[in-house]
Amino acid sequence: YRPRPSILVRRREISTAADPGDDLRESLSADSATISSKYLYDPLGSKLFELICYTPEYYLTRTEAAIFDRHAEDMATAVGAGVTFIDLGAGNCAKAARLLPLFKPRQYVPVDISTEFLKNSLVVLQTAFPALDVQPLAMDFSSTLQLPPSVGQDRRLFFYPGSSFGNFSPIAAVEFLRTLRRNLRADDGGLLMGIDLVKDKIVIDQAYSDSLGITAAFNRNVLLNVNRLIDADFDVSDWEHRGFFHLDKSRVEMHLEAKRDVTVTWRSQPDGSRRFRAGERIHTENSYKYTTDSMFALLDRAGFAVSDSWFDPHKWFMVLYAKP
Ligand code: AVI
Repeated sequence: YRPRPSILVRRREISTAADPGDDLRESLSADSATISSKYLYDPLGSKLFELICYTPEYYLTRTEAAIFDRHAEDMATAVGAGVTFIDLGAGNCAKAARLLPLFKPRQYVPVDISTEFLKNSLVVLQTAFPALDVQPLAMDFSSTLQLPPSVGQDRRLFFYPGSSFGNFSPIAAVEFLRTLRRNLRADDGGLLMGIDLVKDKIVIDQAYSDSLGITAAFNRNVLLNVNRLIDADFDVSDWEHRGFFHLDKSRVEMHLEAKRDVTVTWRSQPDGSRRFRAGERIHTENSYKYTTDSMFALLDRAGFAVSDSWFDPHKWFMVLYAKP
């Protein structure tokens, strides 16, 4: 019997800005209005993202899963024995749970901003792997990553699947990799991560504009979240989802486009309003797509050396292993 581990909550690192309203009121008032993509993930938004992963068009999740299914043994061999498995954005820990029997870490460190997610996944994990030392960490690792001394007695391996890396801006992306690198010693395990690759524009466009309209619901739901956060009066039916691959910028952009002239008012202090003309857009998310070369160059700039990479047959997605 192993007592259930408690979740170490690094509150200071969780970016619960005292008032998310400040940032929202400002970004909505800008000439080109934006809403930070972090507001997409309220409880309903998180569920909608889970559903997106089941849509026929969103190839990312199933393509990555197929790469893991096919190459997990090679990956475990490349990484070697005796690692502490640090799962960044662990969520329900399902992706890691499939790899743990092969990687056989002594310690598993699920890191997630959501303590709720961590609590649920712990119950499942400890039942499936009773001997595993699980050290959950509630932390916003995308802004600050601080590992307590109890983490990483063995060689540290960062696990970052799902191509969430693509949601960083180019500057934040290198910064993030450098932060990971700073948390690794020369003989540590390194970084195992999933990256969505540049491909035919049509394939990417469809993945971010699925025919069931789930991505549209995910995007438009951000307005309901904003209504709650700043007491605004967005009417979701005034807004249309746009999601498309921007070739020159090598990124998918999600926007909400006003169907008609709209005035949105918020009553949280300082109260205010914003007029949108029909066709005007609010930018809600970027999802960068890399080539193998551009990704390897980025890792190089951050002090990593790519040791192995695995692909699906179309080369739509890559799982790479980089060492410090
Ligand atoms: C979480 N992230 C990897 C997703 C992506 O593909 O950039 C978020 C998403 N946005 C629209 N569909 C999915």
